This record gives sequence, structure tokens and C-alpha cells, in this order.
Amino acid sequence: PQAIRLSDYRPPAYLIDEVELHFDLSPNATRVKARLDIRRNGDHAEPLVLNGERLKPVSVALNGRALGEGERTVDDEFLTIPNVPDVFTLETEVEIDPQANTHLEGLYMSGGRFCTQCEAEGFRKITWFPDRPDVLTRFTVRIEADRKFQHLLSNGNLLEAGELPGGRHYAVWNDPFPKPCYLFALVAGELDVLEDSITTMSGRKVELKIYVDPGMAPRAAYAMDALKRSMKWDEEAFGREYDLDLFMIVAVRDFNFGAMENKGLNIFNSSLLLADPATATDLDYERIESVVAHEYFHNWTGDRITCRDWFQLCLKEGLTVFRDQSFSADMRGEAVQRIKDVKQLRARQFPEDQGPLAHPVRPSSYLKIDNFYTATIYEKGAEVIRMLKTLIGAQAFRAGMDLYFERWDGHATTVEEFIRCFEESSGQDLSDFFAWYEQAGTPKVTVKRRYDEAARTLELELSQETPPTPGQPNKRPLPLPVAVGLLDAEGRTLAFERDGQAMDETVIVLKDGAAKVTLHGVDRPPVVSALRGFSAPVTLITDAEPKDRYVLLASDPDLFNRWEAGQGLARDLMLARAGGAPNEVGEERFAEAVGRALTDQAAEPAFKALLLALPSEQELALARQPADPAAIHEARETLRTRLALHLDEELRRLHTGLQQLGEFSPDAVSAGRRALRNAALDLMAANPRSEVVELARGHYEAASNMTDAIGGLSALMLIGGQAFEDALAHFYDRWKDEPLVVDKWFALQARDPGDGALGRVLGLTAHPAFDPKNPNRLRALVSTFASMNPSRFHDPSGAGYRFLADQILAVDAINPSVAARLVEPLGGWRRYRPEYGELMKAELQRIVGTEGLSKNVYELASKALA
Ligand code: HT7
Ligand code: ZN
Repeated sequence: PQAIRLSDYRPPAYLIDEVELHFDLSPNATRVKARLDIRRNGDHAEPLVLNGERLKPVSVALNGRALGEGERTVDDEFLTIPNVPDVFTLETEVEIDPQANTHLEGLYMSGGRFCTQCEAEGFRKITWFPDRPDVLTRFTVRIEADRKFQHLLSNGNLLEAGELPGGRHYAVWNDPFPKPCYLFALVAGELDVLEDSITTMSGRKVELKIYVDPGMAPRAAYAMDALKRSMKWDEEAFGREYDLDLFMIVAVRDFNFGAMENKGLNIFNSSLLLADPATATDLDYERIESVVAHEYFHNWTGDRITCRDWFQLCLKEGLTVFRDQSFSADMRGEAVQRIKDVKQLRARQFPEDQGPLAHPVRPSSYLKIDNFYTATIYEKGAEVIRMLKTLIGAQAFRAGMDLYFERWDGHATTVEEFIRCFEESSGQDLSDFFAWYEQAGTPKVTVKRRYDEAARTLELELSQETPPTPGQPNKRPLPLPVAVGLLDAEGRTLAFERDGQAMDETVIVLKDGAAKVTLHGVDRPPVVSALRGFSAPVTLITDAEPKDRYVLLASDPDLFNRWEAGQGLARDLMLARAGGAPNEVGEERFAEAVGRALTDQAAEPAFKALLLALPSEQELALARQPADPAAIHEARETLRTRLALHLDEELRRLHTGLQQLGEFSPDAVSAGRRALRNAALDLMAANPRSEVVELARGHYEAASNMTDAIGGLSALMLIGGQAFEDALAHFYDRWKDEPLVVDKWFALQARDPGDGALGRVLGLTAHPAFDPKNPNRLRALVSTFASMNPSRFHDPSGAGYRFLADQILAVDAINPSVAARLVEPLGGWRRYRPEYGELMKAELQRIVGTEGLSKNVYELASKALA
């Protein structure tokens, strides 16, 4: 297959100012008529080439005259018309089969309703069109369907609706904002609607409507609340007001991704929209809040200003993640949010950046753009914006954003133009900073200290190095903001002077490969708290001794680094044990320190819950290679058991003291209390005795919300035995008619680290409720197993790898973009000891050697082997 390259970008040969679409909906044979007002773009004689896939041609007419076979060609990918005037109208009609569309791209059926997914290249499965983001068009859409498809929705404003003969009806929508076709949306079907409204900062009333499965409207209340808060926040934080009179969201059960920001008509995976205390966990609430915000924020960063080409994907995604993370920090607390965001970055993006699929935040080539909706584009993309803000300051950052909105509104643009706005607003040359967009890999930053007691100076020696990544053997130094503060041995903040100025904290910008900075007026031997708030997406290496880390764990005013100190200590202890050199004294000391941190009255429960969670097995596997998954699992379990034994009394006290008192509330403080109580139970399960079994059983049985039900069930799962089997059966029986909860039932079993879990997972593919066509169900079982159950996935027999490869191949025939997302856990094969790595590699080879493989899976599996 042919790679697409950034360097090959050419402006579109033709522009489409207006399109009128006419949908005659029918599940097996939908007719789509399109009327395109086209004009030549520039002075050239190129043919008109429109994208189109899986379309059954009915007719093509130019300026009202039907084109014969010789005047146009249609193949699997394009409609080509060689001789066209400068300005003309093209009318086409095609037939498509939404019922047979299992790719869930273009127009498809979900739960008996029509719905669309056009990003990145789904519109070409609906009609012939220049399916590229830099063709911005005003859309008018007429939808006709049987009356049983009660709501007929598309982007923009409803112009007209009415009855038609034969039990049919219609609606006409017009979107006044020119947009690329990837933002087109259509939904038709029986839905309930939750309605509300908001008055914008300029006093305009906007109707808000969330459409859901019949009977589910009450479960959209939290999403509605999150939407209203997001709209207000964007006005306050970025001066961005909503622009249409109507904003709609539709929830669907069959969706390839989380959600989609179609202009005025967002479409959501129902798992990221529907919530009530009985069926949704606190994590669901948290995700709903952030995804609702994310999709809403795209209205400006994505819809009003879009990407010139798909290489610029981070322009909308990294920026919008940065915006949703800032929103969540304001809603839920900065430190806890930052820790969660960094955990996620380390769990998803670091392995990508250090493996065969490493790519820059702005890649320069791809086979299938669907494969580039990655943690690097989204999460590292957000980190890059965060660093930019740190480097130029909040004021210049906001001024640059204002300039970007003003200059590029209504256009498709590039990362270069985005950065240019900040150069102008800050007056700084950001050309070195641009390397963050072009260079893959996670930099390693080393900080060494030299304290001179007599001179009261602290010399910090910083250096950076980025290991090679595929296709980029030589790396440049990157401008890195390293936030630094100092503590003394008692944990008191140590003030210092830099360049004659007194301060408690400073940001050192490391621009070159190495640099030295001297801090003055340092009165006592310092403990260095470096990379506060995780000020840059790097791996930090310091010469800090364990005693320094204990000081930070107890007292660092930067809560991120307080948490990080605990993680670092735990990581080193587990790696030592996995490497055959256990440090039992150190383990005991760590348990004591965690105990002290738990009794800190000033710390929030949500923060303490994060302190209690040890670094994951995947993180440990990344930290020292070649990784031995069995030894890592053993080491982590041992430290958990030691903590459970040492903290037994405190854990029970937390479990009793944090019981829910009043009504359930999904707010961050209440969720933090539940998180800590469930974390305490989870740890107690590492020291299972009959009283812990009873505690877990009681926890499950008394649960009045899904967070606690899953907490109790997970603890029982970790203990195993009949109590777990009974609770598992009870859970399924109680929730079998709630698809989103059944997903949780599959996911829970998929992450069971117990001995019989692999057999159980294999067996679950034959369960009547397992449906590989539904991405949520498939991911609940298969992705959860491969990415969240390392000890069973890395079964020494290779059966875990074989299971994943079998699923990838089976799903590839149904839905290639979802199948491709399953490849990643095998991609890390080089990081594991050869007895594991070779088995993983063999499965990748089996996948690549399979005939009829999709481009999506081929691209990722072959790159993983290269
Ligand atoms: N912008 C949206 C991306 C998306 C997507 C991409 C590929 C295949 C299916 C998809 N569904 C949605 C989501 C977002 O980042 O907001
Ligand atoms: Zn997005």
C-alpha cells in the first residue's frame, strides 16, 4: 500500500461552496442525491476527482446534462470527470446499504437508527465528494424517511419539516457555517430527548437537546449539566461563545471511538454520555464530563478552525485535550487532575513513544489516517501546548489564542500558523520549540545537584537525551521547562535566589543538550523537587536518594511531586525484587511512609487514593528491559501484601470511616471519598482472610451505587473463590438488560489476574452476550484483557497472544479501524524477555501473513515488526 506524505500536500483542485444533500433513508437501500456547486481552484486543467467508496452509482449530471460512461469514470475509490468548466453544478445519485455497514464509518444503523461517522474519511462512503478537511462547504440537507424514524437530525438549523404521503416524513437542515465534510452528521430514529437552554455571554438563547434511547433521558442529566458548565467555562477561559441557536448531542451504542464533534450535532458513544448512580461509576462520570467538554470545545478548535490536512490532526486534538484537561482541573482540582492526566500519558503515550509505532505529534506519513488517532497526537499534543503556555506565560498564551481565533476563524490551517500566533503574541522566536511537533520519542532529562554549604549555592546540572525512534536515528535537543523547588531535610520549603531574585520555585528552561544553573542563598542542604507538576513530558533521572524521596513524599507542597516520590520509591522497590534483589527493609520503610501519608488530615481523599495505587505492571515493564512479566507481577503483589499487612488497621479505619452518609453525589469530593474507600478494600484483598472476604462481600451487597458495586466485586475477584463466583453471577443476573453494565461485567473478568482467568476469557467469546460487532463489548473483553491484565496476557504458553491475534483477524473482517486498535499490546514485543517476545512476534507475523488483511491492521502490525 502507498503511504501518504505531508510533503505531497497540494491545495484542492476544486472547491465546493454549497452542497445540497437529499437522503431517502431506507436501511438496506438509502438513496443519496447530491448537488454540488463547484469552482476550479487556481489555473490548471486537472480532472475533477471526487472520493467515493462502496457507493452504487445511479446517475451523474453536469450542469443538468447526464454524463455518459465515456465522460466519467467510477472505480472503487473515485469518480473522475476529465473535462469540466471553471464553474459548474454537479448532480449525483448513489445508493448505499447502511444495514450492511459494519465498519461504522459513513452512514450505518445502530439500534435500529441511522447514524453517521465521517471523521476521518467516512463521508466518501455516503456520496462522491472531495473528502479532505480543507474543502469548506455550506451544507443543506433534506432527509426523508418512514415515520417510524421519528427524529430526523442534521447539522445547523432546522429550516422545515413535514409529512409526506405513504407514512413518510421529512426535515430540511441548513448549516450556515462552511465546514469540511468530516463534520457532517445525520441521525434518524426513535429517540427520547432531554431539553434545556443556556444564555450565552452576549445574551443569546441556545436550545440544548440530548437525544437518547427511549426511556434513557434521565440518564442524560449529568451530561447536560457538564455541557452547560463547559459552555460557560469556554466563555470565561477563552472568550469563546457558541454560535448556533441549537446544540444537539445524540448517544449511540455502536461507535468506533468515544464521541464526535460534528458541527451542532455531536454524536456520542452512549458509554460516554449516559449515567446514573446505579449504573455508572465515578470514573464514568468523570469521563462524561471531560468528553462532553472536549467535543463542545471542538466547536472552536476543530470546527470553526479546522485542519488543512490530516497531518495537522494535533492542531485540533492536542489543543482540545489541553482545553478539556484545563476544564477538568478547574472542575475537580488541579493536582489530582494533573496526576490522572500524567498517569494516562505514561500508560498510553510513553509505551507508544518508546516502541516501534513511535511517531511525532505531527507525523509526516501514514497509510490509514484512522491509525493516527493516537495517544501521541492527543495526549503528547496536549503536553506540548501546556509547555508552550509555561514557556511564554499565561498572558501571552491567551493573547496568542485570541489571535489564532481571530485570524483563522472559518479556515483550515496548519500547526505552523498556530505557533506563529504565539510568536507574535510573545515576541519570542519559537522555531526551536517546533521540534516538539516533528521529533518522536520521550526525552530523558537528568538533573544532578552540587551543594556548597559554605557558599550557600546549589548548582544544578541538567542534560537531555532522546533515544532514537524508527526513522529518526538522530535527535535534537528540545526546549524543556523544568519547574524546580527546594525543601530542607525536615520538609520545610527552602527559599533561594536566582539571578538576584528571591523565590520558592523557578522554571529552568533547558534549551541545549546540557546546562548548569546556580541557585544562591540556599541556607541548608536541599532536597530538590524537580519537574514539579510534570512540567515537561519526559523521563526524569535524578541523583535523589531514597531519603530525599521520603522527604518529598511527606512534605512536597507540589502535590504532583509528592505523589511522584511515592511512585518512584515503589517502582524501585518492585524492580529490585523483580530483578532478584529484594529490599525488605526498604519495603517496610515505604509501607510506614505510606501509612503516615494516609493519616495526613490536610490531604484530600482523592489524592490519598492515588497514593495507594502502586505503579502498574506495564509501567514497570517499561522501566527496565527485557521485562519479565511473571517476576514483575510477583514483585508488585508482594509489595501490595506488605502494604496490606502493615496498614491493616488504617485501611479498615478508612473503610469504615468513609462510608457514604447521605444521598449519592457524583461531585469530585464525594467521588474522592469513594475512591479512597475502594482503594483501601482493594489493598486489603492482597491479604485475604475470611474477614476480608466478608468485608468485600458486605461491600458488594451493601453498594448503593455502581462504583461501590464494582469495588466490592473487584476485591472479591482478587481474592477468588465461591464468594466471587456467586457475586459475579448475581451481578450479571441483576444487570443483564443494561448493555453498559454488561460491558463492565465482561471487562471485570478480562482484568482478573487469577489463575483460571485466561480460560474464562476464552470462554466468554462464546457467551451469548458477546458481540464482536459492537466495539464497546469487544473492547470490554479483548482490549481490557490485552492491555490491563499483563500477568494473564503474558501467559508463558503464548495463549494470551494467540487469543488477541485471533480476535484481531476475526474483527478485521467486520471493522478494520477497531481491529487495528487491538494491535498495540503486541507491538511491545521487543521489550520482553525473548521467551515472551518471540511468541508475540510470531503472532504479529501470523497477522501480517494473513490474506485479505485491511490496510489499517497491516500498517500497525507490519510497523510493529519492522
Ligand atoms: N474527533 C473525533 C475523532 C473520531 C474518530 C476518528 C477515527 C475513527 C472514528 C472516530 N470517531 C471520532 C473524536 C475527538 O477527538 O473528539
Ligand atoms: Zn477531539
